[in-house]
Order: sequence, then C-alpha cells, then structure tokens
Amino acid sequence: MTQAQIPVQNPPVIESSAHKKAWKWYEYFTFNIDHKVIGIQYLVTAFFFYLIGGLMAVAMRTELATADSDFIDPSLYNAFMTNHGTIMIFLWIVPSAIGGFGNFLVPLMVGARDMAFPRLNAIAFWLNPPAGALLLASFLFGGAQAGWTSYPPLSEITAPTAQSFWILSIVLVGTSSILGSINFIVTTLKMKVPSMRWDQLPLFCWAILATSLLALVSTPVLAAGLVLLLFDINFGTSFFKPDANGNVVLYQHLFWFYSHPAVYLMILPIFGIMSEVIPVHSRKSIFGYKAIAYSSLAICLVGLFVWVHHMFTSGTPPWMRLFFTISTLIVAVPTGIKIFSWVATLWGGKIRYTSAMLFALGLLSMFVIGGLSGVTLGVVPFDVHVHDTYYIVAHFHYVLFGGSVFGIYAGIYHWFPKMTGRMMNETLGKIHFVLTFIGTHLTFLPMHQLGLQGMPRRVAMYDPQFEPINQLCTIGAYVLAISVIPFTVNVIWSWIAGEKAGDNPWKAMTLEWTTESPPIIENWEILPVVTHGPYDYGLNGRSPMSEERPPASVS
Ligand code: HEM
Ligand SMILES: [Cu+2]
Repeated sequence: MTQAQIPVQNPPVIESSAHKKAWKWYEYFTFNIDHKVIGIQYLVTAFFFYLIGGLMAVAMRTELATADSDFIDPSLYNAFMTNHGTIMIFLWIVPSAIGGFGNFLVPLMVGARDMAFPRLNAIAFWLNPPAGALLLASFLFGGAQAGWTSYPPLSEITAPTAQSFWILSIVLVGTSSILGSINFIVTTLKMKVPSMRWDQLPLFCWAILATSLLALVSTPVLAAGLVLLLFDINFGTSFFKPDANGNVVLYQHLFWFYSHPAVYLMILPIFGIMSEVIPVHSRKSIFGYKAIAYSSLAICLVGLFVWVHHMFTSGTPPWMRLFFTISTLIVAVPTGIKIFSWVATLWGGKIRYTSAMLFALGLLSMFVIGGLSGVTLGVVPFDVHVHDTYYIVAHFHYVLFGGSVFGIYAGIYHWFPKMTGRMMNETLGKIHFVLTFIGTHLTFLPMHQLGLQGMPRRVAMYDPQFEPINQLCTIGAYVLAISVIPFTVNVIWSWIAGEKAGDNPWKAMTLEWTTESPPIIENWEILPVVTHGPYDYGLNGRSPMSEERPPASVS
C-alpha cells in the first residue's frame, strides 16, 4: 500500500499497563480506566439489571393474567411497576446504549487511545452499582410506589423512606450520565485522528455526540426536581405540596424537561447502532450520511421543546397545547428521515441475514409501529381519550422494547467479535431473534386494543371483560422471558469457546475493525490513518456489492 507509516511519538501511556497487551478477566471487576473495559462493565452490569427488571415484569404480567389481585398484593405490584420502569430506563437502556457501546466504540471509531478523561470515565461507571443497590434497597422499606415518574403528591405521601432511596439512586445515575457526557463530547471534539474529516466521522459518533449534548442540558433539571422532592419528603419544605402553596405541575415540568429528552437519550445511540449495522450487513454505503448526522442534532434540539405533550391532561392552557402538538409532530420529521435513509440503504443491497441484521430489521418494523402510535398521541383530543390507559403502555413498549432493546441486541451481535475476539453462534442468535420478535408483538400489540377500550394502566385489578386479551399479553411476556435464555447461553458459551473472529469478520470499514479483536490496550500499536469514508463499500473501482475490502485503511 502506498500510505505513509505514521509512527506515534510518545503515545499517551496509561501507567501500570505500559507493557501489557490484554487485561486479565479479573481486571474487569476492578476500577479499570481502559474505555474498553469500562464499556464492557457497563454492558454486563446493565444486562444484569435488565434481568431483574424483566423478572419484575413477569411478576406483574402473572398478576395481570387474571382480573383480580391474587398473585402479589397491590402495594408490591406498585413497587414492581415503579422499579421495573425505573430499572429498564435508568439502569438498562441508558447505561448500555450510551455507557456500554459509547465507551467501547467512540475512542476506537475516532482513532483515539482512550477517552479524554479515563479516570472520570471509571468514576462515572462506578456510580451505577451503588445506584442499583440503593434502588433494590428501597424494597426493604416497602418499595417506591409512585411509578417511574414519581409525581407528587403521591410520591410525597407513600413509602417516604423507599421513595428517598429511589430519589438518591436516580440522582446517582444522573450524575454518572453527566460525567459520561462531558467525556464523550471532549473525546469526539478533541481526540479524533487528524486524518479523519468531520464528514468521515462514523454516524454512531455523531449520535453519541448529540446524545451527550442533550444529556448535559437536560439531566441537571431532573436532578434539581428530584432534590427538591427529597427536601419535601424529608425536611418539611413544600415546593410541590398543594396544601402549602406548593405547585405539583412545576414538578411535572422539571421531570418531563428531562424525561422527554430521555426518550432520545435512549433512542439516538440506538439509531447510531442502526447506521453502522445496516450498511455493513447489506454491503452498501449509507444513504444520506449528512441527513442522518444532522437529523441527530435536529432531534436533539427539537426534542427539548416537546416535553409538555406529557402534560396535556394536567391543566395545560390551550395555546401551550397547540405549540407542543406542533413541535411534537415536527420531531417525527428527522426521525422519518433516518428511517427513509436506512430503507434506502437496504434497497438493492446484498443483505446478509445475520442475527445483527435481523434485529436491526426487526427494530425498523417495530419502531415504525411505535412511532406512528406516538404521532397519534401527539394529537390532543386522542391523547385525552387514551390518557393513562394501556394504549400508552403499548406505545412506549413498542418504542422502548422494539426500538431500544432490539438495537442493543443488534449491537451486541455486531460488535461481540470485536469485544471478545470470538463469534457468537448464529443459530442460537436466530432462535433468540424469533422468540423476541414473536414475544414482543404478542405482549404489546393487544395492549393497543385494551387501551382503546379503556383499561387503565398501573393497576393490579381490572374489569373481567379485559381478561382474554390480558392473557395473550401474559403468554407473550413468558415467551420474552424464555427468549433471554438462548441469548445468555450464547454470550457465555461464545465468549469462552466461540469460533475465533479475526480482526474484521464483517468486512466493515470503520476504524474499530482495523485493530486486533479484542483490541490491545491503548487500541493500536500505530495510530490509524483514515484514507476513505466509514461506509465506502465499493469505491475505488470495486462493485458496490464487493465483499472485498478496499486498500487497508490503516497503514
Ligand atoms: C420483558 C418485557 C416487558 C414486559 C412484559 C413489561 C411489562 C410492563 C408492565 C405490565 C408495566 C405496567 C404498565 C402500567 O400499568 O402502566 C410496565 C411498565 C413500564 N415498562 Fe415495561 N415491560 C417489559 C419491558 C420493558 C422494557 C424493555 C422497558 C424499557 C425501557 C420498559 C419500560 C417500562 C416503563 C417505563 C413502564 C412504566 C412504569 C411506570 O408507569 O412507572 N418495559 N411494563
Ligand atoms: Cu415525550
């Protein structure tokens, strides 16, 4: 190859690890400052919480198999409902999508040796286990009862100790997310290899950049709201107490100013994963690179101005309803742009139906359903009709399960070879996909109908007329629970004894595939030089479908 060898003078050396090439397994359980170790720590911890949150969901669905309350008592049901939602959002999707994939991939994708602030990075991760422990400890005091939104006055008058544990836990994860965001922003802006132009930055990195900016603006607002709530519960203040001139709607504003964007915090990194997986597994350059990159930034901006759509039934004045309806419908535009770009990328591509690709395709279909029901909810009269019914539950599970969890799975099947040096088993992967796909539809599709017929959410008992449909959902939930088994077996077995992966099993073109699998400590012996775009399949005279890689992208 003709590219020049650019040796790196004085590579930034991480002390203690100077002459090691790989970490020992037990070093993954320590305060390690390598971004790759931290990424895997995030992923494994988050998956552990996913299993716990999933068990709570199964318990709830078992309760809901019959109309009366006969399996767990209502206050335990409430506690499961609250902690299931909280765990899934704050301890599973956000930490795995941003913390896990972001940490592992961003430095590798921009050609850096680590994150900008490795020690801060480790601190950000290590805030998560105590946060999870605090959340689970809340069960010793009856468990928080007020739902993941924790609206006062309910959250101020039920289970105060458990609620305080809940708040402290969320403040810890929030702090973790702020520290992580600063790190991602600085890493992307400052540590990209000079040979990489901005329009060669992988779309996953654009997504993490947008996500981090959004998290940085919105998370402190949530933290403020929660700390005020903590004061109300424990120290006699009355920010949100209606009987003492407090304002409950103020809490809702503070909460949703974070939590609506939180939806994008979960989905933007997943969109980033999609933009990497789809071109690689269909051997085509991504369609509309700039449109995808800018739409991430647009979603991040518009997403900050739609939070009131969660409060249409909270006495919101009509002009506000109008403004927030319009802004809500506008967010559908950049999201639609991305969907079109992926479909256009798939169009005429040489699609390889790997497990990663199947999950990505599954995500597309699910997300379209969830997105469409979201658009219907943006319209005030309809929202008022289905407010706090199972229609809402159906909508957000399509987005969160179909949209986020499918994306995380796609990402794991795609990058597992890079992370561990071994391939995952495709047969088990496909079984996992089929079970998950059927289970998700079976669990959540019928819920639209329940909602339209008026079944309220967040209750353990319901009118017997809803029983047959609920039983379908419960069967679906068991299918989903079973679907985790082939996945878990696959990860553990493949990690130990899977087929060796080689540096670039998918023949991808982003930088992370130019180093060894798993990457050595500090990522490269010699930093890579970028000679082509991240999705340039088939340039330099090869056919667009070429399986062959272009001349080495590093030298
Ligand atoms: C294993 C499959 C799952 C099942 C069977 C399931 C089931 C449930 C049920 C029965 C509820 C109570 C609904 C209500 O009364 O409002 C619920 C709430 C919720 N779920 Fe799931 N869920 C699953 C996965 C997920 C995932 C992956 C997420 C991802 C973020 C998630 C997020 C939530 C949230 C945010 C709530 C609302 C909790 C609240 O209202 O405080 N769930 N889920
Ligand atoms: Cu929203």
